[in-house]
Amino acid sequence: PSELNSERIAMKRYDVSTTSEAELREVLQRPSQKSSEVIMGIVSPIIKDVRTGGDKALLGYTHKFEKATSLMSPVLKAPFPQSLMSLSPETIEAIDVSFENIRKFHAAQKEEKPLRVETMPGIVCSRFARPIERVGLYIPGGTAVLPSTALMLGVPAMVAGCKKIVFASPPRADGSISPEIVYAAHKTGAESIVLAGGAQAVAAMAYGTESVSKVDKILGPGNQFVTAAKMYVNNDTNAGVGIDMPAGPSEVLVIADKEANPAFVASDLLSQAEHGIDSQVILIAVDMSEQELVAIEDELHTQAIALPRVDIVKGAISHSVTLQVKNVQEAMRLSNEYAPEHLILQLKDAASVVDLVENAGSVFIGQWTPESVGDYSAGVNHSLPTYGYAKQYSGVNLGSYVKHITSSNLTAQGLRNVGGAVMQLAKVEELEAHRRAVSIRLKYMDENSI
Ligand code: HSO
Ligand code: ZN
Repeated sequence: PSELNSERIAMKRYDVSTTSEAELREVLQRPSQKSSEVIMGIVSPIIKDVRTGGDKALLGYTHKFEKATSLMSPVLKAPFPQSLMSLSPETIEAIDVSFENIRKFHAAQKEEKPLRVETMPGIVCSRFARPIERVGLYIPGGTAVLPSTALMLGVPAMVAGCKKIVFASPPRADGSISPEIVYAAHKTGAESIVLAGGAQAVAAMAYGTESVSKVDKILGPGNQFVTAAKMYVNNDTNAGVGIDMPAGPSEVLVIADKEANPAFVASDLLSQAEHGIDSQVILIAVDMSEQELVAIEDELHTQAIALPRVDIVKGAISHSVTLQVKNVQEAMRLSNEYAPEHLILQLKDAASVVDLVENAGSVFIGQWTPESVGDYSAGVNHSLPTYGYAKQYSGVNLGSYVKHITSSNLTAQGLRNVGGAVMQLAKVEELEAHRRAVSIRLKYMDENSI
C-alpha cells in the first residue's frame, strides 16, 4: 500500500516523430550549472589565499569546510600506516581485482616503441612519449566515498611511470580519510595524500605549499568549485599546471529496443541517477509499443523506491527523459548530438551499432554490460567527459599522463632534399636567418664535397 501512495517516479516521454527539433534540443539540455563568474568569484580568493598562505591557509579551509578541526597536518605521506588501510578481505579482493583489470587495459595503451617515419630519403621524424613527472589526483568527497575514482586516476599514472603521484581528498569531520582511498593510493605508489578538498586542494597542488608537493597536472572529477579552480590554475601561467578536462554532472544515455529486458534497462538508468540530483539519464526507446514502454517505467518506479538514495534519484529523474524513435539510426543521431558520457546499447545486435557511435565517453555493449562494471572493475576508465564534452574530449587514459615529444634527424642528403622548400618558405615569411641556417650548410657541403 505504501508503494501505491508514493508519487510515481517517472521520466517525461517524448515521441520524436511529433516533437520539433527545437523542443528536442530543449529537452536534451543538461541541467543548468551556476554561472561560471559566480563560482569564480567564490574560488579565486580561496586560491589566492592558499597560494600565499600555504599550509596554514589550507588547514584553515579544511577546518572550516570539512569541519575537521582536529586536523593538524594537511598531508599524509607514504608509506601509509597499515592501520589506515584496514579493510575487509572482500573489499581488498574487490580492489585488487579491479586494480589488475584497470592496470592491464591501461598498460596495453603504452606505445612500445617510438613512432618513426622517413618522410623523404634522409629525413627521419620520430615521436616518443615521456611520463608527466608529477600528477595531482583529486578524489571527490560529497555524498559517496569514491575509492574507484582513486583507482581510475592512480593506476594509469602508475602505469605511465609518473614519478610523483599526489592524491587529494577531503577528510571526514574527524580528520580521517577512508581506508579504501588510502589503500588505493598505496597500491598505485602515491607519495602523499593531501587531506583537503575543493578549490583549496586544487590550489595547494597547483602552487605547492610547505608540505604539499607542487604538481604538473591535476586530474579528477569534482563539483563546480573544483572544476572552476582547475580552470583558474590552468589559466595562470605562474602555476604552470595542466588539467584533464572540464567536469560536469554525470549522465547516461541508454538505447534499448523491444528485446531489451525492462528490469536491466531501468537498473542502468537508476545506477547513474543515484549519483546526484543534477545527474541526467536519457532513455531512447527504439520501436517500442506502449506496453513495452510501460514495462520499463514500472520497473523504474519499483526499483527506484527501493533504493537507499531514492531522494537523489527523484531529483535526477525530474530532469530526465524518454525519447521514442522508430529505428536505431534515428536513435544514434540523437545520441551523437547529445554526446553522452556513458552510452549503453541494449539492442539486438548491439556490437554492430558501435560503428555508428561518433560522440560518447564510453560505450557499454549488450545486455550483460551494465555501466557499473565499467565504473568499477572491467578495466576501462570511468573518468569521462560529461556535459557534451565527449564531442571534443577523450576520457582519462594512459595518454592523459604522458607528453609526446617529436624529433627530426637529417643526413646531409636529407637536408639537400628538403632545403629548397625550407629556404623558399623562409623567403615568403621574410625570415632571413631561417633561410641562412639552411643555405650556410648547403654551401659547406658543396665546399667540402659532402
Ligand atoms: N559513474 C561515475 C563513476 C562512478 N560510479 C564511481 C561509481 N563510482 C562516473 O560517471
Ligand atoms: Zn557510477
